[in-house]
Amino acid sequence: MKAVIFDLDGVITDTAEYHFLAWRHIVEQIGIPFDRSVNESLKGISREKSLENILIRSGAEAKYTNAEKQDLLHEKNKYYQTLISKLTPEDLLPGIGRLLCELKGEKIKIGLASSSRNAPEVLKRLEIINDFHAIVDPTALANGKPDPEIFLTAAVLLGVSPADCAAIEDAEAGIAAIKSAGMFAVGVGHEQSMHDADLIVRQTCDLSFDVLNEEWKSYRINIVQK
Ligand code: B16
Ligand code: MG
Repeated sequence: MKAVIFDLDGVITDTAEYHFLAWRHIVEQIGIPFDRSVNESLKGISREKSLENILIRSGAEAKYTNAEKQDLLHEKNKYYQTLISKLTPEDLLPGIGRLLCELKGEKIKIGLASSSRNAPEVLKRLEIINDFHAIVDPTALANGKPDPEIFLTAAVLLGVSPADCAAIEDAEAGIAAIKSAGMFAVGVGHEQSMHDADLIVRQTCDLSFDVLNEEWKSYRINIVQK
């Protein structure tokens, strides 16, 4: 294991909740019901694709012009940015600060593969941006998660082969992207949405270098034996 690549929302900090609040704020104003189960399906999905999915689900896709959709996207992001402006290092999810320290101590490269264009701002507010050797720019990608492009790009930026990378995600689309990239997939959360992951932990505080490294070793042995 030469590198660990992190998703941001739901792995490093609970901005998944802020995305939920921002979408609910915008979507309920236009009379579309929005709950956590809909939000779950949007995790890891780009802003534009998320709006498209919300409108399609409610049969409202044809009701909005492109300009109106752009306004909704702008409003959602404005609301989201107000929420993240309050983030502090206290908002790191439990165990993540410790894990970053352990990885640095082990000289493991650290990358970020987040679909969020707000990711650098979030990392700055959490005061961990300098821990990252590479941060993928999602605007430079042709395909979003579940496509592997974002994880493969992170590996290129880190100068590490995908086979030597572990990546951590909280969303089904993200786990699918990691597996298609040929990496060791670590899922944080409920097992039903994580079934393709190579290692599942319930919470971020269950993550540590030792846990990742032990599971990594058995995963590699299994691959070699196959
Ligand atoms: P933004 P991740 C994703 O981040 C979120 O899970 C998803 O809900 C959001 O729509 C997407 O980023 C885009 O974010 O609107 O800030 O550009 O989970 O890939 O870190
Ligand atoms: Mg996420």
